[in-house]
Amino acid sequence: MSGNEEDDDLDLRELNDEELVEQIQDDLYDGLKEEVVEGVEILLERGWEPYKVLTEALVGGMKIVGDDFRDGILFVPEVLLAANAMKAGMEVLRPLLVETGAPKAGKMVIATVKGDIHDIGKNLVAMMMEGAGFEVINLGINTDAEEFLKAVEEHNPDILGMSALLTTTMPYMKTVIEELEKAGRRDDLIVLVGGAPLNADFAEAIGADAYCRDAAVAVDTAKELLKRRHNQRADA
Ligand code: B1M
Repeated sequence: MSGNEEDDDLDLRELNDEELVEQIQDDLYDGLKEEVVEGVEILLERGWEPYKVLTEALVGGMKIVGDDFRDGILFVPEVLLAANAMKAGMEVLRPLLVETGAPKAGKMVIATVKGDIHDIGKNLVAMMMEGAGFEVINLGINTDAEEFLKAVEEHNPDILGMSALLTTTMPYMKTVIEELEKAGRRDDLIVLVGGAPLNADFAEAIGADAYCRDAAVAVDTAKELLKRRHNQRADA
């Protein structure tokens, strides 16, 4: 997977789509920011939908990084470089994914929970939600219950999103929900959770409204649950 000297002379434009996606994934793996950005731009020039570029080239590439991280082939410094290359690619896609003329569909506060600094997936969810017309307040990483509560008081969102990528940090989501309950704010909110180690049973067990497997599911779930809530209120 790792780059070789021949790559230095490689003209990305000469590659067909399939080869280019593979090359972007290789470059992401090797943490080559500029090459990833160039590859993403070429796919867009070729008429690829931004979401397709995101899922096939970038998320696909990060999956390979994740597998090799798990298997002890890659280590934190390399994964950090890959993450930075992924973020650079995401920045090219951001304006395309978030552009929308639609009236605001609702408001979301989102963050990665305390103890956890993984933010790529959470930022992707934020981007896709913005693209779907939501106003998103992204609190960042390593966010404790107090910060979540403060943001809820300040912004009065419809949706609270939490992300956790570690089995050690996912239980903290329950703490946040308990604190919302104590403050009497839980019922005002739709609480959505996500992150690779979670599942629907976990979401139910901690009292969240739904588990979202990926960013697209997060958008659909947010819309669906908001619609349901509006209908319930209209019936009441
Ligand atoms: Co970390 N890391 N990492 N890491 N890292 C994982 C999560 C791990 C699974 C790797 C592995 O071993 N295979 C493993 C966790 C094991 C476990 O707990 N079971 C792990 C570990 C162990 C660690 C450290 C402890 C390593 C160490 O220090 N020894 C350390 C912990 C740091 C901390 O947080 N305190 C650590 C550090 C890092 C880096 C800093 C190097 C870097 C993060 C950089 C960054 O985010 N800025 C990093 C990375 C990049 C990963 C992997 C390789 C990739 C994560 C990622 O960005 N995926 C990851 C391996 C993996 O996940 N398979 C791994 C791409 C992203 C698009 O997917 O985040 O899943 P994902 O998001 C998806 C969905 O999950 C969902 O939608 C997203 C988009 O479709 N989603 C939501 C996510 N959040 C959501 C919120 C929602 C809804 C949906 O709200 C409504």
